[in-house]
Amino acid sequence: METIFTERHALRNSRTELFGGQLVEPFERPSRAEYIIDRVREVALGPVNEPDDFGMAPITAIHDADFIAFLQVAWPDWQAAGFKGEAMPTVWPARRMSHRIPTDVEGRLGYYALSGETAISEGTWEAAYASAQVALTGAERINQGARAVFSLCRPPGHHAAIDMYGGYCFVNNAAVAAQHLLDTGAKRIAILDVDFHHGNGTQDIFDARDDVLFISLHGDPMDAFPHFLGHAEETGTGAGDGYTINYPLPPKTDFATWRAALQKALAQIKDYAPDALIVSLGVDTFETDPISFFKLKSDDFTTYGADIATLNLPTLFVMEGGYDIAEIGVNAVNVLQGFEGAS
Ligand code: SP5
Ligand code: ZN
Repeated sequence: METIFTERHALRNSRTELFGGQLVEPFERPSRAEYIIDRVREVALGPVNEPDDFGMAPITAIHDADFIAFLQVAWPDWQAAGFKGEAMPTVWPARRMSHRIPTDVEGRLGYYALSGETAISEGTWEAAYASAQVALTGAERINQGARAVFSLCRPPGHHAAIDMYGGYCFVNNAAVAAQHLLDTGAKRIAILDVDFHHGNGTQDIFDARDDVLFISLHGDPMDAFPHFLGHAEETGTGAGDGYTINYPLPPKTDFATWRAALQKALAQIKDYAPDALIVSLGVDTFETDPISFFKLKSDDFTTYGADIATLNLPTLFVMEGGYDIAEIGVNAVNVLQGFEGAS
């Protein structure tokens, strides 16, 4: 399996995350991608290639132009305001408040942020742009007939909504890739989100559409980030009714329970008969992930990679979360090797 990767991910290197009332070193840090690419090379998964540049159009095909323009100027505007730390929101358009977009950078941060832990820092936009190009290049390889491709995206994307960033995500890489496939001939795309967290951004983007089936297995939002989306009763709206499927799972969910939900999801994807599958691949389902509460073991990632391969679909793996950094390379690549072993 080919891997698409660029060192430009390292431009996303914020120093601070708001966690437990403290500013800590971010869980989502550059070494994550380094451990993964090292493992890809160690097991000789396949060639590693740089992304091509598809420009801005595929990004603004998914995200609002004003939101993308904000991401591009947020850091310089924050610096110009004279603040000492990294850019974080402190105020939001909460219930019954105005949704007019403020002029001041603190107001704009709150308007476009869906969560407060994710700091915007120098290079964040450049890395997010490059990460989307990694996903797009993978999608293009699928167009050219590849059975499977690994887009080693960083920063991740599945929390980024039409006009919101947060949860370490800025541009929704999986959604940008899905739209590219649809715009170049595909009729239907399925997105299977196996990250521990609900893919609220992807759900938001495709909520009212029937050309993308979105299925997510995740920690129940009653107990886990992003808390305000990902319930079982969310099934899509309008033409999209029935094309969003959520499997919220409780604390301490083990592989047997998780896999039973996966099997249901795989049957639903098979019924949908998509032209291609995109897997939002987060490995924060691992038993020792520091911010999550599922109990998957390293071998389980191999097993479910093989399960996904039984669909026999062209498959684009897009890297999302995973924060037990010492094991992230083994766990992510186990999914890919499990898939290849069963293909
Ligand atoms: C892409 C991705 O995986 N993003 C996740 C963002 C999660 N950010 C909020 C983390 C809050 C964690 N609270 C954990 C409490 C642990 N006991
Ligand atoms: Zn996650």
